[in-house]
Amino acid sequence: MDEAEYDRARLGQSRTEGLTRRSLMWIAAGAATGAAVGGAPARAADPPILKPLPPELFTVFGTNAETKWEALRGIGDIVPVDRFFVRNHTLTPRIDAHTWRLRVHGTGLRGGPVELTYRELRHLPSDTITAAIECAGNGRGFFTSQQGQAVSGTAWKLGAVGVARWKGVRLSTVLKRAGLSRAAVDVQPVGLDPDFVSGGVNLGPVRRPLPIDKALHDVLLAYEMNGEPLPPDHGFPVRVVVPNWIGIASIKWLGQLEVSAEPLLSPWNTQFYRLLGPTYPAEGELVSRQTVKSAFELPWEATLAAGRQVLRGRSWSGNGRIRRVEVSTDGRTWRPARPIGHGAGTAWQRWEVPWHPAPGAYTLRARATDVTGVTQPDTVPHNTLGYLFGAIVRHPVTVV
Ligand SMILES: Nc1nc2c(c(=O)[nH]1)N[C@H]1C(S)=C(S)[C@@H](COP(=O)(O)O)O[C@H]1N2
Ligand SMILES: [Mo]
Repeated sequence: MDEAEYDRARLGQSRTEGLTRRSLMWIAAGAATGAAVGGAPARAADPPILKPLPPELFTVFGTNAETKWEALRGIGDIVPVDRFFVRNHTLTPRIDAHTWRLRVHGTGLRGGPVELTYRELRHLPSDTITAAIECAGNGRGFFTSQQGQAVSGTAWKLGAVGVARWKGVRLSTVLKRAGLSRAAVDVQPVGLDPDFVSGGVNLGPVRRPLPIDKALHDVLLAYEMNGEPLPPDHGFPVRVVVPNWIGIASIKWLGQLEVSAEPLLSPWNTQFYRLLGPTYPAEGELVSRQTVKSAFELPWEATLAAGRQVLRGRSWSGNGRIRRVEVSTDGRTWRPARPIGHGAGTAWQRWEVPWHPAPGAYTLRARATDVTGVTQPDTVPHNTLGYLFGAIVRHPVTVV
């Protein structure tokens, strides 16, 4: 079954039968699941993000920080932790790995709840993958600046994405050891960060169900990032990594896995992370897979020297590998970019193109086509929460 079909079934079949989809959303919105276990209480003075956020590497938006694209210039596929973007609904909790437990429970298990310690998890067979994590709202600011449309949420440019090496245990391994039943349909990872309060309503801990097929396919419970224990801001001691899907699926500071024989709802699959707007159905369209994007490894409004230049950038897609990238420096003609490397795992394809500009103002464009044949369009349909901005971004530069 595809995701959209499953989403309709999930909204239709959930236990609250007889209610309209809209009232269902409100119910999900109000249904806080109570306090999480194992996390240390936040101290009033705690900053939302613990690692340094120097202005040459990050643009900070409240509890979130986006990577500046010039900080990726000349580095390989892997984004070092010192410049990896952070998206926190509240703040980075400080969790003690010695007292931490992962609780696996629910009607989708054959038996009762199971608990795992950090040591036990680290002793299970491990796997290492290279994968991107990208916020569903990456590029949101361009709905307004390029398309003149109002959207709510953080006005990211293209820096709410990063690629890392993740080491951990496959979610399928943990589920099977916990006694997965054949009746299981959804797995919901739950975070240990403070409850998320939106519009005065406590929505409970950050959590979002994953359909069982995806959960068993390629999802990792990661305890290392780029060869080191996970940093606090990226989910220490354990986070979920869901390749190709929007960032919210990759729950940080994992405390529980609810395995369910009934479809699960949370505000993060009913209220948020749905495409809502004039061209979408009233209940919106669930967002799971990422779209195609490209970015130049340049400052926004960069100043470049006239003469011999090499423009570099990266393209990536939730559908798989990038087949082709084209660059335009004049808004009319396109030329192919030369790939650099092979695009690691489910990461991105780096590329470059030579350029010999005379002084003046230019708009750079890059457009990618992925293995499924999807090419970045000039515009994308509006959605009010500003997700999946996959259109070609017009990057202004000045040559002097
Ligand atoms: N527990 C928890 N998990 C979370 C979040 C959060 O606020 N709390 N934010 C999600 C979102 S929206 C994104 S885009 C990614 C960001 O991962 P990063 O901060 O490691 O880059 O984490 C996801 N996992
Ligand atoms: Mo996100």
